[in-house]
Amino acid sequence: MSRIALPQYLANASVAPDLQSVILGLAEVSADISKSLAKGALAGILGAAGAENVQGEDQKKLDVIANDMIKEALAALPNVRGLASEEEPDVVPCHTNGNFLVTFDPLDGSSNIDINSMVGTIFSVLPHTGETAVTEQDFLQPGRQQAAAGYVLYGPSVMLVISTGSGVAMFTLDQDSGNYLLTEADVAIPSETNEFSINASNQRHWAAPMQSYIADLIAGKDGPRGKNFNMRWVAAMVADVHRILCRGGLFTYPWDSRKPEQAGKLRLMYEANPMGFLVEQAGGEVWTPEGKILDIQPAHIHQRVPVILGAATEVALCVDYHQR
Ligand code: AFP
Repeated sequence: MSRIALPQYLANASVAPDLQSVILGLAEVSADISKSLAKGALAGILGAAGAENVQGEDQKKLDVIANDMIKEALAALPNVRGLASEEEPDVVPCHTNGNFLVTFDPLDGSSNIDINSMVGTIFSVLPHTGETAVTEQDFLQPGRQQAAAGYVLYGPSVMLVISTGSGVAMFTLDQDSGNYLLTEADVAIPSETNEFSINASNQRHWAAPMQSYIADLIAGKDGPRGKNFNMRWVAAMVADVHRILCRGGLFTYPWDSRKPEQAGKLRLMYEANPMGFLVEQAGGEVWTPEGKILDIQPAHIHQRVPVILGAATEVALCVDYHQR
């Protein structure tokens, strides 16, 4: 069966050539990252890097390797005006004539690296039009303005999932040819679900509305929902969101009382916005307890948010527990 390769898909979808080149650059470097990941312990690249990132989290060697590879690949693309990474303290200016800003989480779910479990790269492409040197301010655009967003899931197969604003498409890396081939077009999240995803070990730290919502799911057919729910947690947002795009469900990483001053764990510009763009494009919803994530005006590039995303009906219900 002949399948459509990524460049052909982008051309067929009339994606602007400058945006195509950014997406193709990200796809190419992700295939290289997948090769490093596949070597694992044989290449001596597992384990801690011995440093902390700007978020105060311990970096893994592969966090640093993937970050450097993506930075180098993007810096070589004339259409990239600047980049911001979860692993970099400041924004990095690139080409003065570039039309796009790229934010990325080079290796999401990095606690999975050392157990040979799923990780991913998440990216968001924002437009840039100004004349002056790029600053953090240029990146502070609501997620709704993204020109494209996507992720690469390094799993049993390597998959690229993207949206340029007209639906979501999934591609699988053909290891023989090195090409991403279209394997799922027009991804749609079912509006109802019986599956949810949350780190339940934090239960005692959640706010009361989240406690009640999850308790009602766990009560199953004997509780107010009158049906049984199943729970899944991969500890890599990429993998949890991928499952939701494939078969539905609700994912949440809520605020918790251990760090009351911190809005949530997940990063708005590297995780919530790009994933939110994909989920909305696939017919789902993406909220904080107060409003839609894609409408948030970011205050700084490393901002965190509580996240509730997935099947539209279920997200609405979870938000309702908070707004009652
Ligand atoms: P990293 O970006 O540091 O790898 O963290 C991954 C993550 O932000 C997200 O992908 C997971 O959903 C979440 O953390 C897992 O958090 P827990 O360790 O609390 O389960």
